[in-house]
Amino acid sequence: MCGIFAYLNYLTPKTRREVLEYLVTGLKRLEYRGYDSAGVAVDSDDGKGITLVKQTGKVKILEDAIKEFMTGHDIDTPISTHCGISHTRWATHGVPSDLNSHPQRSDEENSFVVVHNGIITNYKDVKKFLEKRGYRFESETDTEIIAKLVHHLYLQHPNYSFRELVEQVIQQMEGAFALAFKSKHFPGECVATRRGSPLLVGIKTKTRLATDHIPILYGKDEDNKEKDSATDPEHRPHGAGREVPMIPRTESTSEFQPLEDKEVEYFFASDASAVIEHTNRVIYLEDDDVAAVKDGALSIHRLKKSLDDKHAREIITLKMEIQEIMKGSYEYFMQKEIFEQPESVINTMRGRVNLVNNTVTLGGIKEYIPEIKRCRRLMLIGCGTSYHSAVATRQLLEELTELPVMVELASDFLDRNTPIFRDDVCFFISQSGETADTLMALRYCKQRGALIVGITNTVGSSICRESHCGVHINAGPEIGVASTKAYTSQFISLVMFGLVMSEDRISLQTRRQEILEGLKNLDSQIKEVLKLDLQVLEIAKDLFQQKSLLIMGRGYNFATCMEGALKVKELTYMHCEGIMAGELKHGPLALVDDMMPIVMIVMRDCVYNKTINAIQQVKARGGQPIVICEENDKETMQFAHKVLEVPKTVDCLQGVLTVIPMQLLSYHIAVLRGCNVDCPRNLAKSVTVE
Ligand code: G6Q
Ligand code: GLU
Repeated sequence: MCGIFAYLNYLTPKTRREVLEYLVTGLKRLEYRGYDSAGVAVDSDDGKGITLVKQTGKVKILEDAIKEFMTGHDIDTPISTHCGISHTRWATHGVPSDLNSHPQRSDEENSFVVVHNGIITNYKDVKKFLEKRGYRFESETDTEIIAKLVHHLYLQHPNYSFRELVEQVIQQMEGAFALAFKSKHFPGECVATRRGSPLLVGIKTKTRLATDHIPILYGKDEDNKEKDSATDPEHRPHGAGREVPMIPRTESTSEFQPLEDKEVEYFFASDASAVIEHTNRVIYLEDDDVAAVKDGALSIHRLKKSLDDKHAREIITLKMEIQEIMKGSYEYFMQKEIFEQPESVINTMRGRVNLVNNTVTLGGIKEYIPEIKRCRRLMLIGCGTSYHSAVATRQLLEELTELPVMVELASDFLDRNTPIFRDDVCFFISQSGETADTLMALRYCKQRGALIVGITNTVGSSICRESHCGVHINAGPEIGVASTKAYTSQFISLVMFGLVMSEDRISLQTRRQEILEGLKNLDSQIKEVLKLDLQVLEIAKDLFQQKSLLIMGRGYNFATCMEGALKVKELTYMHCEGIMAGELKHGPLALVDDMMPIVMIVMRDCVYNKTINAIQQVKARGGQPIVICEENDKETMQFAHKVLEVPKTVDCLQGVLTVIPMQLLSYHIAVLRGCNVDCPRNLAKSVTVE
């Protein structure tokens, strides 16, 4: 999700040195969100242009580059009114590089520059539109089209205000964004907007603010009174074809609501951690709000008034400390990432799953699908949690592709010198994209001519770069060492692959429809499961002093047993084992007595009767299983010592829901045992050694 930080001082003299220090500090406050590169934009020396400094790597590297860049420049002259914008990037389109870093620009004169958090899903269409009109792109990002489109509209409509140009631009955008703009044509102004990514405005004045809210304005700027030819067909200039479908500017006008004080400073940021040291007075923008600062006045606009619209945005007073803000209301990043899963699963599917026409598009592998359909077999290779996402989706992939599917632990795969052939398709699943075992396995398969597909959460990572094609899971940065939201996003990415592969199979359309329906409801069902948190905490209180825990299940939910066991081990240092319920009689049943803590996952799917058989075996030996089952499944509950009910979804997606109680359980046991949740002992977020 990365970070945006913009600072505008109005009649409050600041040197560019001070502004740059504000920008760099603001980015440092946002580093915890995870990123791979950073950049800033400030006024140029003559105050008539814009200077950009952008660097791959940490904010410290950017800071050094700024210092170097500014030697020989006068950065100590106070400037009364100035706008600076800055960004930390988590790449989604284009590898981490100086050129792909933000701010992205409209042209070589830096006429318009923009910083962006999110994903523009229709950027390729807009890019083609702009290329036809002579624009040459320099980066691989989706963001660059935004800077060039606002420039294009400026040339078409020189009488439009900065805010109106941005309003027109976002009407053309699909996907998620938080944006902040700066332009040499509108000095001392800043425009910011959001849809699907967070953005707030901090306000700092010398005296107390005269108001605790800012009205929403629906209308065109006061200083653009003449009829706009672009939207008035009778007055359209000859030959001005309907270029960008301009959204008519509504006629109603409202007064700006300038804040009382003339001297004022504004801070635009992705979250309050970057603002709190300057001011605790903030406005949280809502989707499709366009916030504009012009002549020191902040106004907030919406193009369309909807019935449930509030008529103003409240200026709230923050009471949180920085630490709290970075993790929100959560104690640990891992806890935050568990609770982020309703959003992260949406981001994984964003722009890919079309529930209107029931199609799935994976742009990163689209051209390879015919080759993949002709392959001999699919191999899913990974480590740890990433390997478990392969186990979780293997059965479905066999069903939807009708191909043999092998799942392999990368380390064991390499130990065996597994035979690999040119007509194999090998998937390498890795959150970090840098895991040595997985990377070595990738190179092993690539040398033998197999097609390499990367499933990663980190653009520009080694696995990403060395794959022939791939899917970015778009889970956002995962800070906690124990993987949670990356697992569910990997899971869904592989399900989407299966849906792409079966798109033209008539016999599978009913099944595909069922799965698409399941995907559509997943985020709300995850929210339902997260409501079990307090119940799970009570169970954790019974378990945290135990020596061992067994987790049993089978079929679509066996992966949950393995993943749950891994979570418990790595977070609580307690022994835990995922057991295939069908194997009980072959040995593990000897572990069962009335003292052994046991969790059983029992879903009413194709292996329900066999799983009930297993639970009866456990009960017969005095076992007192904690059962994760479907809501209101009274028949199953009769076998349970304790119950955690989860919503029912389609069988092959049930594992996305059943893993969450296990994530919560491992978290609570770890806290009760005083373990370091975000950085468990002996472990690293990315295991880059074999
Ligand atoms: C699990 C851990 C660990 C991780 C593997 C693979 O919670 O984070 O098991 O899944 O080390 O890491 P990558 O997915 O980054 O390859
Ligand atoms: N999609 C944009 C890019 O890849 C922004 C990513 C981000 O949120 O930082 O540059």
